[in-house]
Amino acid sequence: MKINPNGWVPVLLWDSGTMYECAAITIFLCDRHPEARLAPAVGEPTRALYLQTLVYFSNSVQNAFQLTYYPDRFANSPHGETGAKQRGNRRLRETWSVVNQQIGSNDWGITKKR
Ligand SMILES: N[C@@H](CCC(=O)N[C@@H](CS)C(=O)NCC(=O)O)C(=O)O
Repeated sequence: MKINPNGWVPVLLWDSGTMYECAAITIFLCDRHPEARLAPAVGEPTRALYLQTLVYFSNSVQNAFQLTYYPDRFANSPHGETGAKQRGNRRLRETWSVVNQQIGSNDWGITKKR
């Protein structure tokens, strides 16, 4: 709770700081360790897709999961929880469908040297 007052994981602790929010942590770690080539560097053509996908997962797909895991947080009363969960399941299908279309028949294997 000291690191993330929301009470959520993940959190990151390193020698001189702490932070939360998985997309921010991912970007931070990729930027901090460029030698690992975990993400497209600033200026690389695929940088935009990397950022878009990362934020889409933490902002949209994750939000749909929240509806299904914690419907009580999205309903005004226990009566509304079933509806919130159903909406979450629909939203999960919608968001994963977007991911599925993006993947398409592209070869996403890391086969070529960047
Ligand atoms: N927006 C936050 C959400 C993190 C999140 O929802 N974490 C879940 C586990 S995957 C959690 O801690 N849930 C506990 C809760 O919501 O009470 C992020 O992207 O890091």
